[in-house]
Amino acid sequence: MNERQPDDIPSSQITPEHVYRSRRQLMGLGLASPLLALAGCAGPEDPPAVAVARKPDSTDGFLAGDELTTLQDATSYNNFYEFGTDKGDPARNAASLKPSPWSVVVGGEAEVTGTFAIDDFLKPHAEQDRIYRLRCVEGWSMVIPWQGVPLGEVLRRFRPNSRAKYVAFTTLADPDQMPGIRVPALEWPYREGLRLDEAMNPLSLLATGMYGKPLPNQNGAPLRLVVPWKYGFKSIKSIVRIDFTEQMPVTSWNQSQPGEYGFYSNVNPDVDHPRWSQRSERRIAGTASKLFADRIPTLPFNGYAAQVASMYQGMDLRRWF
Ligand SMILES: Nc1nc2c(c(=O)[nH]1)N[C@H]1C(S)=C(S)[C@@H](COP(=O)(O)O)O[C@H]1N2
Ligand SMILES: [Mo]
Repeated sequence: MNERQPDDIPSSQITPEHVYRSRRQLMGLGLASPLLALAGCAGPEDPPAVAVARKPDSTDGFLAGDELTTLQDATSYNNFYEFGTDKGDPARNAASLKPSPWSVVVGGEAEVTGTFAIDDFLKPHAEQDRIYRLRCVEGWSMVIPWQGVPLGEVLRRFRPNSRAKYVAFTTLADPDQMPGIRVPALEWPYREGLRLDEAMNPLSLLATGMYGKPLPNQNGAPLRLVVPWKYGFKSIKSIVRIDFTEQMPVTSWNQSQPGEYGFYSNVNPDVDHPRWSQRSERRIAGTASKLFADRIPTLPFNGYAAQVASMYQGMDLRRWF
């Protein structure tokens, strides 16, 4: 898959320095790829973003009108650092993940806490279909048909108490199932978090499947978050723990690079990443000749402003990036 160029941003520019360095360690594990050869090369200038004709989304935002990414691309170009930091590593290495049996620990500021087998955790809720855009902070995006349960419906059953202001999520961190855990690309386990009202927003999805089938391991089996108005790293994969907290929880990318990745991480074309613009993006389009389609403008809240902007009224989104 690396014969096709990932993007015109050199990987040395889009990868935090310590992660980039850890790729050298990954080579020792046989996990790195020829992409390394790209590092340090200057890419061509960004072409201007071109407008695209889009069918409108459903008014609730549940069904994006955009053309779907192919299943092949959505399962072979991934970020899941527990399996290695190269985009092809998750597809190559995630077969060792055992998504069954699986349980989820619920803790913190709620009346109902404990360890729940995944079926009991999800039981009363019917799966719904969603077509969401997901935009990676690195400047590429996908459009994926997910199946899952609204996160808020699941969380409500645990009856968060009046101190619960945030929800913290934790990924499995098992070196026997996840070879990338042996490399300190991030501080493991991978952690993410949402404010409680964000978690309760009808768009927030606990995904169990995509393209009508159970989630592939590389996409976060058996249970992941999909928060389509935020940069992709908020959509944490292979969740084993959920805690209701009073304080804003520690999140992996914010902990790793606080100047680059904030807690909120709402998609925002007006706030540049310190090392690149966020004004435009390239869809993974799955054409035979090139992985990425032409540059298109990035929309505020990834096109979900009608459903989510009111949650941030009065907040300075440059400060709370
Ligand atoms: N546990 C875990 N979750 C993760 C990641 C990760 O490295 N580990 N990467 C994130 C990033 S940066 C993105 S862009 C999306 C990618 O999801 P996809 O591979 O299904 O497209 O997963 C997110 N969830
Ligand atoms: Mo990402």
